[in-house]
Amino acid sequence: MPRLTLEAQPGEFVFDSERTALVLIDMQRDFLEPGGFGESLGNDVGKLTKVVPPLKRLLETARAVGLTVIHTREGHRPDLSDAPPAKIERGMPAQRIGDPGPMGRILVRGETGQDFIEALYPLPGEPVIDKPGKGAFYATDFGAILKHRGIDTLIVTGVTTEVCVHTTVREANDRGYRCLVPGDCCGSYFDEFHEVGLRMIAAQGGIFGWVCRSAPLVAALDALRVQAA
Ligand code: C5J
Repeated sequence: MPRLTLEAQPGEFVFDSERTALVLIDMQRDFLEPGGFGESLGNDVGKLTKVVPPLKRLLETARAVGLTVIHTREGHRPDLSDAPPAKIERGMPAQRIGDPGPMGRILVRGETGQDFIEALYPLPGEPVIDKPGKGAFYATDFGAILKHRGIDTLIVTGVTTEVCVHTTVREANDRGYRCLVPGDCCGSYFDEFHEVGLRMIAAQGGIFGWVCRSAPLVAALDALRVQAA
């Protein structure tokens, strides 16, 4: 069994790569590029771009060692029938969900802005989870896909740390999954929320999971590839 051991917070993280999925949360143009949902809420989307290089490295390594890779994408049906009014009305955005923007209708499935950024685009065969909420489990078949693949451990990455990454880690933790969060592969529009969000995961002996940097994780996965060669 390809077991790996990694130094993490709050302590050693041991996992079986055949039962582990790398999950990329919402690496979409709507959150990372100007003119999308993130910017419509008043955020500086440039704050998320530093996530891309380390996450790309981790993604390429995960693919090279045959890890299950799953991508999530927040968005709504074109008729917005799955978008609660309470979500659409929230805040005072310049453009609301469903409004036309430079990348198409804001956070609507099938629009350019709702799609993934080019650098981290899914490969054919990698499951894409279209989710209407913040968590990857809510109103999706994410749980069924994990179960059918025998996955018990998730490496959770993406944006934003304290919203969709955190919600997914909490949902996964309650369902019995062991979650590892490489902090530099997650990003937030708010530095403080990012830092505290990561600390919250690992606090109290790992109340929601484990936190690490991506470099040792990439090295551990890479060692597996070298061993197998
Ligand atoms: C937000 C997300 N922040 N992907 N979504 O609304 O974190």
